[in-house]
Amino acid sequence: MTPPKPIKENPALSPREPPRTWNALSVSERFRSLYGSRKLLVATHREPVIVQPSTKGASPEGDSPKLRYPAGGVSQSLHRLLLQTGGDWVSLQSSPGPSSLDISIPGNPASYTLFRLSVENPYREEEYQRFSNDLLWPLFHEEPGRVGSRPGDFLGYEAVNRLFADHIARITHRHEIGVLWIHDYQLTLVAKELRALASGPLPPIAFFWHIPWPRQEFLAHIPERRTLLEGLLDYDFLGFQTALYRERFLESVAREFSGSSRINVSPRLVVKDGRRIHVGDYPIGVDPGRFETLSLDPKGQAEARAFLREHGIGPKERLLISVDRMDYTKGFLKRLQILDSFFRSFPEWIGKLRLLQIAPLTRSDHPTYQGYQRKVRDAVRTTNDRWKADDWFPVVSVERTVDHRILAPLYRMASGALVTSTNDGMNLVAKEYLAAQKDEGGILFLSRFTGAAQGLREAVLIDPYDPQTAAAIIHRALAEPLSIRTGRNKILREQISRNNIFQWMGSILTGVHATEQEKQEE
Ligand code: ADQ
Repeated sequence: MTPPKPIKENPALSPREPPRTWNALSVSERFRSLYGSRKLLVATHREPVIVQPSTKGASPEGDSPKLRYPAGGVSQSLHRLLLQTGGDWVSLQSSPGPSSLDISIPGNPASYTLFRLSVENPYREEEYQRFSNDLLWPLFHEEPGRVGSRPGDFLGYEAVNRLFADHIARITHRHEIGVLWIHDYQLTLVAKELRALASGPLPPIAFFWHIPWPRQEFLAHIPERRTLLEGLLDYDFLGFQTALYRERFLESVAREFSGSSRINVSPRLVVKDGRRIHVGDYPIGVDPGRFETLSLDPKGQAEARAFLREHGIGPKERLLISVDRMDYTKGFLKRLQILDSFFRSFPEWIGKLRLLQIAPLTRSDHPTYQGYQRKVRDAVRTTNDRWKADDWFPVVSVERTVDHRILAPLYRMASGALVTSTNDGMNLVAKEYLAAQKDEGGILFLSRFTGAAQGLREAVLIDPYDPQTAAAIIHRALAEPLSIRTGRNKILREQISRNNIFQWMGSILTGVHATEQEKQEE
């Protein structure tokens, strides 16, 4: 095995870099100062817009077709970044309309082009979806019982990754790209395919892994794990949500390639065929200022009150809130068990505290999800039947997306947020909830099994597998004096303000540049 060169600490890559509060402007300025007029290219599986069937009248963007932007999430933050820096975005097309769109929004300094890919062969697309969502998603969330892919699905996965690479290669011929930034488990092989296509040097290729990296036992269920790992090592820069996931990834590499003369693992670095791949933890955040402002906006607050009225909730009722796609990793059934224990152990809360569960359906054309969603609805019904009192019942379930203008004031009105994921890369809802708590004592009840819990140590942590203890923790915390709750929130809010979404982007873009500089200096 060739020993790697000694590793010197690069200050730009160090998590100990001086604290600085990043914002949208400082990220775009940093990008310009590092990359000049070169562009940022982003690739994600899902597209950041929804094209609506054309209606009469001009769209807010001033051109047709009419676009809608999904509520929240990372794609909206990257969308806002590209409106600052300019660039290109490549993703699979999921709504009607042309194969490329120029996205600009008045008041933003730049615009970007969205390239919308279509997979011509429907079998390959099905295989790709199955490999991604019925093999990688459950196994990376340590749920082997949910695996539903078929042998051979990997062919479709490879084909779609190749489609992305082909398209990105064409863009890199036309435009000068500063960084290629590829996202998540659906696109692990893009760098490998790009390197196979390239005749000259490529811009640095960064990759961010949004979901957990599991314990080794779960990875062992994936026959193609070696190819996936090799694919990841074809990137120049790999980001994970937490140090734990980063370490597990390095352990996977070390195990799979032990004895290989081509791959060497050192702290925060893998050396493969003489190439150095930076591996770091970059916990993703939210835009706290935006959530705080939205939560305090009188118009949004009025709409939130109207929302509560519409769902039969009185303005003064005490609420716990949960907001997540109805995916099994979010622990819906565990949450209802916690509620059940709560009312059983502390019946004084019957009639006095409700759960508002905002849960848009996800992948509901899929049998696994259909089954899970049916179970959740049954459990909601059972819980409501068991604990109802006169007109009152404990769970209000709303199965749709709610605009952040309404969601942020709802966060603020709720006495607590209940995050019960059984495994979650980070969990942005936890951070959004805190951002909406300016001078308020809302309590974040945060599952230990989220990436967020690895950073937000002051949060009230719960174990969704232990409903009785979780119920007791909730009961105790709700009785705490306001000063304790606001004091805790002050610390947590400082953390999410410092480690915000712009800090995430800024440190990754800076880190990629520093890695490239190091390579050139070697
Ligand atoms: P997700 O699994 O989608 O993301 P999460 O981090 O909670 O989970 O982000 C969900 C986003 O969607 C939030 O911005 C939330 O406000 C929004 N959202 C959810 N339900 C909504 C609703 N009903 N109405 C409006 N908005 C809603 C994946 C990983 C996570 C990781 C993120 C980011 O699974 O672990 O935190 O990527 O890296």
